[in-house]
Amino acid sequence: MIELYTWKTSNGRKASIMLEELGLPYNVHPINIGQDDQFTPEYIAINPNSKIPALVDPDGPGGKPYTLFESGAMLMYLAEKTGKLMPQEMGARYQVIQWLMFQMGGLGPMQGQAGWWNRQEENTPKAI
Ligand SMILES: N[C@@H](CCC(=O)N[C@@H](CS)C(=O)NCC(=O)O)C(=O)O
Repeated sequence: MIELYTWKTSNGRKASIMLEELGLPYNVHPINIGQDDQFTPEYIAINPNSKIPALVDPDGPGGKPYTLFESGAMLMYLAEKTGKLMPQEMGARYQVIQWLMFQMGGLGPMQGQAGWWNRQEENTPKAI
């Protein structure tokens, strides 16, 4: 069974939504990023970048255990593993990749920064 290391954020939910859509069984390992669980040596061994999500597939390529991080790579891996949600035909496949890149390189990071700066503003004392 796939082991999913995640937390309740948009990047984390992308991975669990994908696993649910594909109907793949998985175990959830909560990595509470609010309590710095992402910085433990055990988790750094799974994702040296100390971010969620990540997965370990005991039945990876060649039937061997396989560890993967970066939500976009995880979505592509799971699509290819199951043969679902990624078209074979080149034109259609690149339409999917285009939107994945849009989310990973544009929308996701911008939303993340907006959330982070909004929190900074909330925590910053206002000048009198
Ligand atoms: N590009 C990465 C981004 C992952 C990411 O930024 N994860 C955040 C939560 S959404 C995280 O783990 N933050 C904890 C930290 O930065 O210490 C992906 O798509 O997987």
